[in-house]
Amino acid sequence: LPKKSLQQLCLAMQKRTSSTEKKMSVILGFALRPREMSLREIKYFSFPGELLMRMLQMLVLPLIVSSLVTGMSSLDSKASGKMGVRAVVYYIVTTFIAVFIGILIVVIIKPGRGNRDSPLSSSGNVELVQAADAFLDLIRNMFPPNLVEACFKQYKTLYSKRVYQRNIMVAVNTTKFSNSSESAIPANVTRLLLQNILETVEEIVPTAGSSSGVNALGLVVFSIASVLLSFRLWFRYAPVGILFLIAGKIVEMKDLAEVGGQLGMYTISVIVGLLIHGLIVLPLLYFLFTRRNPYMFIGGLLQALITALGTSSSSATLPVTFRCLEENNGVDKRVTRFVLPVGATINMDGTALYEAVAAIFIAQVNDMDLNFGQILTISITATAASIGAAGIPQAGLVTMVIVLTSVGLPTEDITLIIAVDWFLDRLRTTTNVLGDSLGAGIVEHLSRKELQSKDSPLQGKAIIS
Ligand code: DAS
Repeated sequence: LPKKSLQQLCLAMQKRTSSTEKKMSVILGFALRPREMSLREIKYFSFPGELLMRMLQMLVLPLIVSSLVTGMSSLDSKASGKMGVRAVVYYIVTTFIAVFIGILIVVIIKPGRGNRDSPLSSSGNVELVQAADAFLDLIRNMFPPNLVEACFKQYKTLYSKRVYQRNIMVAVNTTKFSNSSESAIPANVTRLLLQNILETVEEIVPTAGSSSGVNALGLVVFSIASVLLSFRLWFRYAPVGILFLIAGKIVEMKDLAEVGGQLGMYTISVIVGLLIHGLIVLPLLYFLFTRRNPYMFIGGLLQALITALGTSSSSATLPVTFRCLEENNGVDKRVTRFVLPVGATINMDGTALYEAVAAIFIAQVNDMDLNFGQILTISITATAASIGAAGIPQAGLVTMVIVLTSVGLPTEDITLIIAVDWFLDRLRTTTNVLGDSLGAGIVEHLSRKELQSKDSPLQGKAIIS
């Protein structure tokens, strides 16, 4: 990376970033192509992005719980029932449409039928050196992705052999057992007694290997401080985190340019399918139901879409999706609170399309002609697999096994597409978030009667302050 542009970039970061600079910094991150960085530098390069991921993941749990509770309590059961049905019907219909588009594209383009001389390299990705040193570990552990698990682990670590032993042994060794007459037990016997207590307690309390050597109590304090910090900090920190998330991955991209032949055609097939679904079909649906300009609505989602592109996780993007829908597009909080947490988990149009394309691509590579029944099976299992996929990075790659198994395709052929999955995952996650967001807009429009029925106590309060 030329030093000059890095300095300019950092300068832009340091200044109080206005919204244009935020967008500019993300686009810069996309355009910058750090080349001659060592594996060690690459690891440091992606660290700031990792922090953003952990901040967002840490906020997801409290956010989903609070949004579902407040969402459910803000509507009467009839209204929430109708809203739920509308949301689920929208999810299923749009997912099937996405699968249909994917199948059409892959059958027309036939990426798997290409010339065989371009070996499908499953290497590609630079195996990043993940040996983060203790300092990075310490900061990383300040933002535990799952708060509940982290609290439990801290508790267990409190009693971890190393911490406990050191604290107690320090106590034993520094305690001055006087040999004076009033202490009936001589010092060495007391010491022996304490040693036995220590060993007994260690048997009772299962010990967790204490993390990077930092005192567990300090970690608990750190974690609480970082929750408060994250609520205030993450939105300002987001452009920096996304920039490094994307730029950190761009370093691996150099092999993408060399990916040719069948894998290249496969990648193009998925991208064409996602673009048709995300920029034509979904906006058309939104317009048909609401008679409003869908691209204006999508304009308000930019931050969420870029976050999805950077994090490749619908769940981690949730806090930003809430904020964009409520603050930029003015969608009723009672709707977002209700449909977004569910949508982020079960409504994955991008994933469904991707899994259908991948399955048929693998069939083509294996010279296997699929009949109508098998293609129908793929469309159903791809829909089901997308519902089952979690909103985390590369979840779609995992649930794809269901689709391949359903039509007898070799599951080990998933390795053929791994080299480009980290890239396509970002695009399909962005499509997933777009589908969830347009769905919230449509459900809100269809539920306007119920929503006007009474002012709920939640009216006007943004969920992410
Ligand atoms: N990364 C998943 C998501 O967060 C999608 C996928 O893996 O297919 O939506």
